[in-house]
Amino acid sequence: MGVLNVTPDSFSDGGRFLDAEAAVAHGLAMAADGADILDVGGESTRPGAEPVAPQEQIRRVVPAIEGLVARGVRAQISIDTTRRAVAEAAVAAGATFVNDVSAFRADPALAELVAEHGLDCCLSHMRGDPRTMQAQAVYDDVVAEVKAFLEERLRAATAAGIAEQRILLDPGIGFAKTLEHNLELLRRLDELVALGRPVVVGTSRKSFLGRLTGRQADDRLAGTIATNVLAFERGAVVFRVHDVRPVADALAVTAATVRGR
Ligand code: PMM
Repeated sequence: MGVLNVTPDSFSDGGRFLDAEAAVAHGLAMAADGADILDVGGESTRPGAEPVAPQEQIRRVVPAIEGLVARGVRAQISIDTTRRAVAEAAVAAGATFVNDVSAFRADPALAELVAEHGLDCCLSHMRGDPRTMQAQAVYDDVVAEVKAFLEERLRAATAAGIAEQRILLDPGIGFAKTLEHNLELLRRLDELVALGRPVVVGTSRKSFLGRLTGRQADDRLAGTIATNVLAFERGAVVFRVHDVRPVADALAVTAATVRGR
């Protein structure tokens, strides 16, 4: 899954793809590099980020999605939003996947949209919202608590009419988590894989990698690769990254080694 943030303030690529043409070109390049899904977002979810009104998110993401579709992109298009109105506009433009980091808590009507259209969706663990989440990074057993949360959101999503086979789950690396929480979730990822749904991980360029290596956001590829290789080995199937080509290469080698050719 390639990250296509059409925002002025995302932590690592904010502002670079605000222009629709640039976003389309970057999306096509990520698809050519091996991305099967392009995750288009108009609202940053980095810690401390302010919410973006749905109309503004729509203004940012729809031209990019329309441009990708017009250019015949082969990858599935995901809309990274917590709001039904944004997803509705994105779906009308060609998106078929909803990546909701609030797991349908911010706007329960979004679950109904996913059910009505038979869309795929990803539900992430988070506490609070991007403004408040880091104050809530307190757990007795982070893996057990994230697992229980994802089980509950999976039940809520199927109760809203979404077919279980359309649902992916994500531990929400960096969302209301300390460095140690992120590492423990990766170390024990197999416990989340045991829920029986495909697991998505998003470690790409995140600050815990900076804490471990001392590197700035655009210089965290090595840490991004290390964590994604590890997540693959523990059973993750979708890897949300900014740097598609090197991660795809690393995972191709990992897959051949783990599974044989
Ligand atoms: N992380 C971010 C945004 N959306 N979606 C999922 N499913 N998982 C994540 O870990 C995730 C996400 C924040 O990172 P960005 O600023 O690179 O988009």
